[in-house]
Amino acid sequence: MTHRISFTAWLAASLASVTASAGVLQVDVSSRDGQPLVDAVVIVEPVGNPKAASPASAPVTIDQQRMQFIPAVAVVTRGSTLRFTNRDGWDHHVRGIPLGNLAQGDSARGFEMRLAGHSGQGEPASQTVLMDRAGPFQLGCHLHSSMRGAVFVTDSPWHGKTDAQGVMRLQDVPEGPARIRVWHADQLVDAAPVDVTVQALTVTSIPTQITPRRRRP
Ligand SMILES: [Cu+2]
Repeated sequence: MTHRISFTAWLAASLASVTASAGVLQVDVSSRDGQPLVDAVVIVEPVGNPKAASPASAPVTIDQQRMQFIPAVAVVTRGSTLRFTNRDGWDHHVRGIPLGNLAQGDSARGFEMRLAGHSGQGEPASQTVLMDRAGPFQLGCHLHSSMRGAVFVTDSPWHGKTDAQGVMRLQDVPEGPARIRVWHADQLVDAAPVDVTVQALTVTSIPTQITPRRRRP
């Protein structure tokens, strides 16, 4: 499922909608071998900007379908709620494990839930969890070790993930210095943040040392 619009059309629409002090930021993320890196989480933190992120107004849904988490990677703001829905005909026992930041004293608090298989009648089993801790979480299933997913919880209102072309675009990013952090579920170490100066239109490339695992077909 790839929806491509021409960059020019997108840019024209974007520039028309931004205010004078905010810009458009495009981040191109590449893997260790120089290929577009898909599903990389990109967090932009404008320096000195106190704007806080508001939680998503509605639960962000992550389905379990055909032994996969869909979407495989989600980025949400802190205080948002995730809704896990099992659309398979068998049980899943979903778990979310927080990664990193342990050195800063955060407790290793995760979550788990058992969701019964869907008989095909009525609503599928579903449960919500409040994401009140910032950082990356690895999703898995106690019953099916091949199931992998990730949720990144951020305090920045400016965030996204790269598409099939390894591209993430944001509008309304405050102009001026900003710090970009890239996170990927298959990374081995945290990469150093990248400093940029956001202008009316900023395109920046971020090469990484990440080699993504092959996805199951
Ligand atoms: Cu499962």
